[in-house]
Amino acid sequence: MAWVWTDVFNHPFWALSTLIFGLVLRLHRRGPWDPRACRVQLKGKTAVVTGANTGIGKFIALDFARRGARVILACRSEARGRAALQEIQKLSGNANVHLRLVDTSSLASVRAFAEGVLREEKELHILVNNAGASGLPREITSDGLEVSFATNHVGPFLLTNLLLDLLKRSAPARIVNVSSVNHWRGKVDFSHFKGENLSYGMDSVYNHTKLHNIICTNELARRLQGTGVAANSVHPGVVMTEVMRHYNILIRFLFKLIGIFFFKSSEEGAVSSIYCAVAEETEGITGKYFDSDCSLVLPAPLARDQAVAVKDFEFCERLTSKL
Ligand SMILES: NC(=O)c1ccc[n+]([C@@H]2O[C@H](COP(=O)([O-])OP(=O)(O)OC[C@H]3O[C@@H](n4cnc5c(N)ncnc54)[C@H](OP(=O)(O)O)[C@@H]3O)[C@@H](O)[C@H]2O)c1
Ligand SMILES: *C1O[C@H](CO)[C@@H](O)[C@H](O)[C@H]1NC(C)=O
Ligand SMILES: *[C@@H]1O[C@H](CO)[C@@H](O)[C@H](O)[C@H]1NC(C)=O
Ligand SMILES: *[C@@H]1O[C@H](CO)[C@@H](O)[C@H](O)[C@H]1NC(C)=O
Repeated sequence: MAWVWTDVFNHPFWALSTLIFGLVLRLHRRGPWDPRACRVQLKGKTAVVTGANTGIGKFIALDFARRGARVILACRSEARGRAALQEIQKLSGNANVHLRLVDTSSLASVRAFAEGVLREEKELHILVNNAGASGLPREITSDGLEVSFATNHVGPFLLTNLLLDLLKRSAPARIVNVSSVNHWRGKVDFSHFKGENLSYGMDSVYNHTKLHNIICTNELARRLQGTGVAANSVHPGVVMTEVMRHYNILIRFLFKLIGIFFFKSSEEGAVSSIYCAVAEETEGITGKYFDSDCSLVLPAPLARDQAVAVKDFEFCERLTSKL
């Protein structure tokens, strides 16, 4: 008897069961940690969240605002940033939320942003490097960097380093870097930073940048031992944000369709970052990588290689000091 697995779906019973199974999965994919049940308050604390105008970053910033923090939304678009600012102030009832502009792909913009923060903030307790982009077309920035590397890694690297003394003075402080499970497929090749030897298919450039995030976070954590500043990376999950905006309409449609059942909402995608930034359970943890369900997991072997990390961190330091 010829039988194909797709026959299953021709039967109404199985079609219905599959649908119900999908919905049950949807309801069960919440992580074990619930930010709403976490009582930690952030009154008197200051937090910076990059890319806070939409997606995961907006819900991270909203959570901090609800806990009473002074929150700085670090966004590149004045209009999009202002809309998020108003929404976050309204939903949280916290007026101490502010907008500052930064384009993480430009080192000059990162420096100007950091100067503003250093001038106006006496303390900084939480820095979330969330801004990032996937699927950007090839471009070399005015700093001579490949644009995805500049946006996702070099800009945030410089930003973190410029704010480091302030974070140390404000200790205990926490740095959270939003990376991705995609880092497993990334490679380390320093010629990539200037756009050499890169191929643009299948997210490969994005994958490399997310690997550098974890490597440098871990090296930074080693350098910060004993300072009271923790630095960790997280995977937010596969989240239905605007992250696919640079892809074609068919891919975006498929992402949305599959996402209805299997992917996280932006609010759910923010959970692992919030866990890492505020939870009592993560106090004192540094140089680690958290999965989207808030569990501590090992990143790819390359991300744990200390010799690679030292080289990578020093390379990025030289790069950002020269540009
Ligand atoms: N969604 C997922 O499935 C997923 C999975 C793994 C990791 N992540 C990571 O999660 C983080 C947040 O992504 P998302 O999914 O929330 O995506 P999103 O909805 O596209 O939001 C990205 C945010 O980053 C900002 N941004 C992009 N380029 C920037 C630049 N050059 N300067 C300043 N801000 C910039 C965007 O600002 P504009 O709105 O002004 O462009 C936006 O606020 C990223 O680091 C991403 O790599 C996402
Ligand atoms: C995270 O922090 C490290 C260390 O400063 C940095 O290299 C990396 O680019 C940061 N940003 C992101 C988005 O991971
Ligand atoms: C990278 O590109 C440069 C020139 O752009 C070339 O000389 C070099 O051999 C390439 N390296 C690799 C590993 O392909
Ligand atoms: C990038 O990572 C994603 C997710 O792991 C994977 O599907 C894709 O094939 C990777 N791209 C390359 C070129 O390795």
